[in-house]
Amino acid sequence: MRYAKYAAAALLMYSVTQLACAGTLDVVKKRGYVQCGVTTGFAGFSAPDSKGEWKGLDVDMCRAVAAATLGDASKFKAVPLNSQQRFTALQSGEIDLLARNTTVTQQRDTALGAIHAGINYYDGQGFLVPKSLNVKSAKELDGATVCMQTGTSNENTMADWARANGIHYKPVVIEQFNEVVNAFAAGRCDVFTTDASGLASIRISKLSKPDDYMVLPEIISKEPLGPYVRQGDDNWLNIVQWSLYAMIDAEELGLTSKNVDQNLDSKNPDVRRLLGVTPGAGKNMGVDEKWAYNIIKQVGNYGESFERNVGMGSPLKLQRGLNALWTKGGLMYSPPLN
Ligand SMILES: N[C@@H](CCC(=O)N[C@@H](CS)C(=O)NCC(=O)O)C(=O)O
Repeated sequence: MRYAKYAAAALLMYSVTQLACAGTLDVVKKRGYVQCGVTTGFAGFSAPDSKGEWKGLDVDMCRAVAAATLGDASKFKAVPLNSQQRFTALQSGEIDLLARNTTVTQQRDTALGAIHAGINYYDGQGFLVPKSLNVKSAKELDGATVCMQTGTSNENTMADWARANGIHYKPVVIEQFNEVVNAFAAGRCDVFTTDASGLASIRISKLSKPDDYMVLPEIISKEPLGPYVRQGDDNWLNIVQWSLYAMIDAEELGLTSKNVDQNLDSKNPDVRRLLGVTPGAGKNMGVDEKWAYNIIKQVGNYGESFERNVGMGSPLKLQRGLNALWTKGGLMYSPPLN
């Protein structure tokens, strides 16, 4: 009898714990949309277009996760966050995932209660200067005033690099993105430093005369950018990670938003598994077997997303470089689905 009471109490406690710890996937399904942390507006990666619709390589991560979990890429809400706010928003549960030019670091992966779910853009930190500064190399920046944003990895990287190269500089660190850009445009600093992709975006979309500025040749760090989730929800981590892998795998398999339907009767076992014709991958994550089909059909493969948002089909015109598939000399590689 006493045992029965104990067992009942234990069961109750278990159910309460289960309830309190409903996984992110359940929360998302119940809510009906994904809460996705993005920037306050960063062309090519995450920015609203003229109709107020959020677009970009990072926004495509939000859309891919919405397609995988809810069958509809439009079922996400973009939550604009500046660099300083982003991890607090993730920790507090305000967002389900952070998809916002965020560098993966060991410190962020451990001490911040967050964990990265892949790399969707391999980058490195660089320098943007007005041509009128008459500087051809970062090594000539001794004595410069350098603008950067609070809460970025760029602050530390700049300090380390300057120390190692015997360069003295005056940092101007500002919290709001538009204010840093305005300070730079107004000449309050000589240099803007952040990820090279960010500099390309700022030059094209934020400065009135892009041709008056140049990016210096030096890249001073590794900035692997990727989506982040909270620690402690392995299934959600899998979903976000495999949503990205599905886009990379689709490119490798030659599947695009245009031809995915014709490939539903493909004989290739890898294609059949990815498109859910051979079931299993969806069930393993608690989502529909059409999870990857929905991503490819509605968002496209990684290459399509890259070209449309930041590549040759976009104002940024970034080269694939390290972001090419591993079969084409880049680092983009998806593990197999089987
Ligand atoms: N990759 C770096 C920098 C990323 C970053 O936040 N860059 C700034 C400066 S370009 C930015 O995206 N700001 C946009 C905003 O705050 O909305 C990091 O993870 O710390």
